[in-house]
Amino acid sequence: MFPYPSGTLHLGHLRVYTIADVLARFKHMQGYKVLHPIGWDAFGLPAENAAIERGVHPEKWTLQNIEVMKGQMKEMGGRWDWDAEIRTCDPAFYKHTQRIFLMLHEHGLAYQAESLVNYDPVDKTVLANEQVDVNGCSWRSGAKVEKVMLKQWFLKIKAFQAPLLKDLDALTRDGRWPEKVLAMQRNWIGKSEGAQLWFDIFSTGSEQRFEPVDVFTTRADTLFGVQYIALSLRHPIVQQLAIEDESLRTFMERARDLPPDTKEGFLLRNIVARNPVAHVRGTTGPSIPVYVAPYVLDDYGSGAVMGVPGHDTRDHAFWRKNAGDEPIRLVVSAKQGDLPMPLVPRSGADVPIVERGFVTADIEGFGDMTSKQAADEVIQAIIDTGKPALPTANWRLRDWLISRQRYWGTPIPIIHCNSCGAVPVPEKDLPVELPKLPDSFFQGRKGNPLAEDEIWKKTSCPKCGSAAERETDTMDTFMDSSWYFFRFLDPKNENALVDPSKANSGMPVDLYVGGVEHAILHLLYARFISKLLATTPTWPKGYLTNGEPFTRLITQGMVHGETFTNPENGRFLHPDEVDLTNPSRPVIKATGVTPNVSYEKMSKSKYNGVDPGATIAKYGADATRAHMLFQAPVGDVLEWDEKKITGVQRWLHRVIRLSAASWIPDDAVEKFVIPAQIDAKLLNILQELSTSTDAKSASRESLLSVVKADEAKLWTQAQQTIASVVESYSQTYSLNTIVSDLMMLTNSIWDTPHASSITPYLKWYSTAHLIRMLAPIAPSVAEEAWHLLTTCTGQEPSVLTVFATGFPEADLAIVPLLTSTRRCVVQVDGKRKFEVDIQKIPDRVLSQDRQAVAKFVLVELAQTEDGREWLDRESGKIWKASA
Ligand code: ANZ
Ligand code: ZN
Repeated sequence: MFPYPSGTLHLGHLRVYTIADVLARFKHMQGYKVLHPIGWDAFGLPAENAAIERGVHPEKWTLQNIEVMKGQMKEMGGRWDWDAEIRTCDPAFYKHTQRIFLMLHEHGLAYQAESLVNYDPVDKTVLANEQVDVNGCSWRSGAKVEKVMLKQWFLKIKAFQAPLLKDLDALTRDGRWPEKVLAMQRNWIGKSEGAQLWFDIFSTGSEQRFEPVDVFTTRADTLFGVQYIALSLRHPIVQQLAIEDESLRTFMERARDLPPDTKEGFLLRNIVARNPVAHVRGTTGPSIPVYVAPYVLDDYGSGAVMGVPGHDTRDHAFWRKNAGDEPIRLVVSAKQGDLPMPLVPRSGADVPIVERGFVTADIEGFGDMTSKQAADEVIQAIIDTGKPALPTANWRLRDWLISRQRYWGTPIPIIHCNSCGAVPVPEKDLPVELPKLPDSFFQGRKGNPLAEDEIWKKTSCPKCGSAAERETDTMDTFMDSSWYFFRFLDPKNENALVDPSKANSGMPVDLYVGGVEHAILHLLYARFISKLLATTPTWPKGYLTNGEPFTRLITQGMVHGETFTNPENGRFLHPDEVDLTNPSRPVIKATGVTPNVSYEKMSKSKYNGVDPGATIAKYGADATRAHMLFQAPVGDVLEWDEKKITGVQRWLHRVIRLSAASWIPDDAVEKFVIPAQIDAKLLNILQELSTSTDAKSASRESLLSVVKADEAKLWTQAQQTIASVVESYSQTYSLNTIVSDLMMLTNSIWDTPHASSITPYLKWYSTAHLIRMLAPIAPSVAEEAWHLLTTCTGQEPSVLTVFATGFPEADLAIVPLLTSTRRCVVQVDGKRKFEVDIQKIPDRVLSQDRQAVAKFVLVELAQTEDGREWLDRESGKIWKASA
């Protein structure tokens, strides 16, 4: 996910781009053609706010920030395809954003509608629902958001809701996308299966007539338990009655300020409703009271609810508050044949039964049916009486409001003409560029600069030629990021957003890495636009499976900073206020008291931010990268503890020293092939054994007689490390365990004693493997080490860069021949817990996947080690084998 150019790189950026860089370098070493692009999500409010505060053009501010951040990224030691760099604020880019808008417009998927929107009175802009927090405040300015009616542009994402939901299924396979993200997407789209039912409405006092009220319910089986109808504040009946009912108007006024979950209600005395099941019974049925209730949402279903206090928690609370102590009927029970007692207040059991079950036996014609069956049959029964009822699904997803009343965004390419209406800007006139305004124009300005630029606004209608005005709204920046990844494949193309043949070969994105904060909106919008492009007739089909843009997704966790608080008053302390001479016992300088230490989301007010540039300057990019990966699995929160970097730094130094160690034999030649000088006996045996598929025990013995135990152990570990590291790089993305695997291999090489004349060769090869495996994580250290290792004999190496050596491949066939037991690391949730030695694992198991091996190991442990205990050093917990 490309960054927003806020001005400085933070540790979150460092983390996400390290992960992506490491994986890109790994794939590159494996011989893949890798595109690892970067660009800038360059439109947006912070630039405009900076412009208003400081009187500097948003573009100037943005471009400066990009330069600074680019410099910082280069210091990270990352390698990006800078040739494909893009900026969304570049007219050459946003020309295509505008074309996508027009494509939507042409297909009736972009429309203008008068709607009640969230308006931020501080930023003076409309906000999407998701930019308003639970307290009704703006995500950015924190101002209390107001509801106002405005004409806005919307994109009809709802037209794609079914495939947006269904195609998530394919992304669950082999953990392609994190389950958590899939669940958030599903929940956001929010499909509820249920029914639409109609309740007739009668006036009690007047001659007034009303349309039947339709309700959406997921529980048609509870229809027999309906005790009231509740209407939202904006329901047409409420609006109609409010004209003449002053007390209703007062209630509606007051309701605006109530919290969304309020159970306040207003009884409409002049009307009653009738349950449609009455027709099934051939009766008129009892009259049901009708309330106005703010807890009913205006924009969900039909803005009306059939109230079932016996089976819904909200309805129950509402009923008790407004109808008082009346007993509440139960019509569904957990057990078939049950006849539960009605709910009475303050009885201790005045709780609704919200689970589905069986319709109670006393309900004629439906008693004892399952909830599911009763729901289906009651709908059919109503239809049979000639009244309407409809099985239907309701979706939580709303169309996407893209209008923003701001300058720094992609202009919406529409011209408003008095006679022709909203006319698309013709293709030849694209892009509609933002006007060039002087810096001073922005200083202290409120409102939408575009709307105030009379010159820019005035134009003529492309259809009839008469005087017309440009649309002055710009697009939500999520629109820019909904398609940018296509552009990397063809960043300079002026005629199309991407050449279809390039899109065909390059899409979908194989691996997408970014923060979980984008789990809902960005990904949903990117999926929407990708589906649009994949279904547009002018676009070649078939290059995107289901129109899904991202095959695999990694969401990296947040980086939390070390936070000091004064235990006496809870105040956050600046690190300068704390004496850190003894890192394990910090002391507040002023008082001598020990501060509370915690890890929290980095923020200015907590003084716990860390500048990645300073860390890199102090410890080097490679140590910073390796530390970052080592401290936590990629998806977890990372508690940034700088003190621990030194351990990683020492390890990297050790790798360098290994590469220039004195034991390196003079004839360990530069070429990355098995040197002819290596002990011929070993070479023969190694080769013979690793190529023969069913190794005979005789050769096994001969190998074991040549290779000393320590040598066998080292070589075994080297091979197993390669296998484990390859799997971590390519499947599990368990980058933290790569670092620990490599640390252990380093130590083993270092510690292996000189047992025979072949030891130096085995150490040389193990070191070569180690360096190649390390290269994606610590590229500079690896290059240096490679150089040392391959030139130690004074010859020019044949392979100048470690990145051209390919990635090591494990020779697992040789492992069982070298050892009679196998060391297994047991991890729980990606964290190393303990190690066990398992008697030889059969080759047929080894040739299967990791799960099969793990299963074998578990069964082995349970049977042969029953009762044995292992200590988990980190948590102090004991793990016990048990059959
Ligand atoms: C009667 C009923 C009985 C309901 C029961 C639930 C349980 P989801 O699953 O989120 O789609 N509902 C319908 N429209 C509403 C609105 N505009 N504002 C607030 N609530 C509304 O929720 C569907 C349920 O939410 C519907 O099913 C309806 O209450 C309520 F034992 O109908 B139910
Ligand atoms: Zn016109």
